[in-house]
Amino acid sequence: MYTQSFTVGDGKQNKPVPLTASTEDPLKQAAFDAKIDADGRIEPQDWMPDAYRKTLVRQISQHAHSEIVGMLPEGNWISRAPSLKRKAILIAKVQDEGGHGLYLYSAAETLGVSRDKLLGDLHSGRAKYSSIFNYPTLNWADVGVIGWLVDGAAIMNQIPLCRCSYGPYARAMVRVCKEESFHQRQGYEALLVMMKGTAEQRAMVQDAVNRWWWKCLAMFGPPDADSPNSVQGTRWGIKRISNDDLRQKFIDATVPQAQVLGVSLPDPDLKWNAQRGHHDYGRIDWDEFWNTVNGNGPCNKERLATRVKAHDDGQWVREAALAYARKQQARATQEAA
Ligand code: BYC
Repeated sequence: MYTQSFTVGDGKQNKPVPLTASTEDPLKQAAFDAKIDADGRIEPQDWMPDAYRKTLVRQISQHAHSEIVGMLPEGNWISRAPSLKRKAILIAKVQDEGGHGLYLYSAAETLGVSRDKLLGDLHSGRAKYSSIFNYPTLNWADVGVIGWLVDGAAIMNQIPLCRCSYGPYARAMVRVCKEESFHQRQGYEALLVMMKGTAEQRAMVQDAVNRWWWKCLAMFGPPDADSPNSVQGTRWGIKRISNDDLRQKFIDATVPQAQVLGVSLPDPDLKWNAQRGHHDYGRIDWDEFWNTVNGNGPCNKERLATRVKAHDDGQWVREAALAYARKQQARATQEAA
């Protein structure tokens, strides 16, 4: 449904941008710059400028937080899934999101930051996570729409990250994208089944699409002109395709899928523009987006409280795992002596 090819767009966003000057070590900086220019991979043991490290910690940790907070809206439906088959699929999907969080926290740890610090930032509200997870899942169709549109948008954003300049992040993304493709397809298939059902089921799907569509478009981040991190992120080979170009690719891929499904997308301005070779679309409500990103969306407080409670409730599990690991280590040392 989504291309797995790693094309990097039309080069518009690859226009030369001066590198951020570093006073840290000119020789090491030059070697780093040369590697980036040659489209090479930076590995944890390589020297890197502080600003590059900081940017990666910011992005990878926000991404990890999004995965584990993203477990919550769908997790709410595990006990209410309409059949054993749907329940099994949903449990597997939510578990996958937890796994993605773990790969990503591990990738962030290779940059010298501890998981405790990152989780502390999430739980105190200092760290961001994706805006999309601050909206409620009101009915079963929302679960299908999250798979189809939210995971669909996530794949569109994450495929270029498989080619990002930081090795551990890029490698984690390859596996994440494969799993996200399954998530997207299961959501679409669940919706196809509902659309073949009763008029009420079709209305539920349309209602869910109406509520999620604009929020999914905002997931790609602010317009390029208002995106403070884009220029440097692109220069460093972290960002391969701009926010607006990814948003456009997502819209162009989704319109025919909506037609097959038999739903309409809630945008009167959405129409094919033959001259541009893309769909035109209406205005995204960026005030609502920033309000949500800044902690005031409909579910921000609830999501954070649930996450903190889950962490606190899991304290005994972490303690038990550590005690077990220590015991195993002591036994191995004793046997080796
Ligand atoms: N929500 O200069 P910009 C998933 C922030 S997981 C909240 O364009 P950048 C899934 C941005 O952080 C989906 N904040 O930034 C999981 C920045 O603030 P700071 C998560 C957002 O980094 C489970 C400011 O706005 N995916 O889908 O160049 C189940 C200015 O933005 C958002 C990732 O994290 C947003 N939507 O580009 C199902 C992918 N957008 O940090 C599904 C990795 C922007 O300067 N991340 N902001 O204070 C990225 O690709 C990039 O970080 C972004 C933003 C495209 C998100």
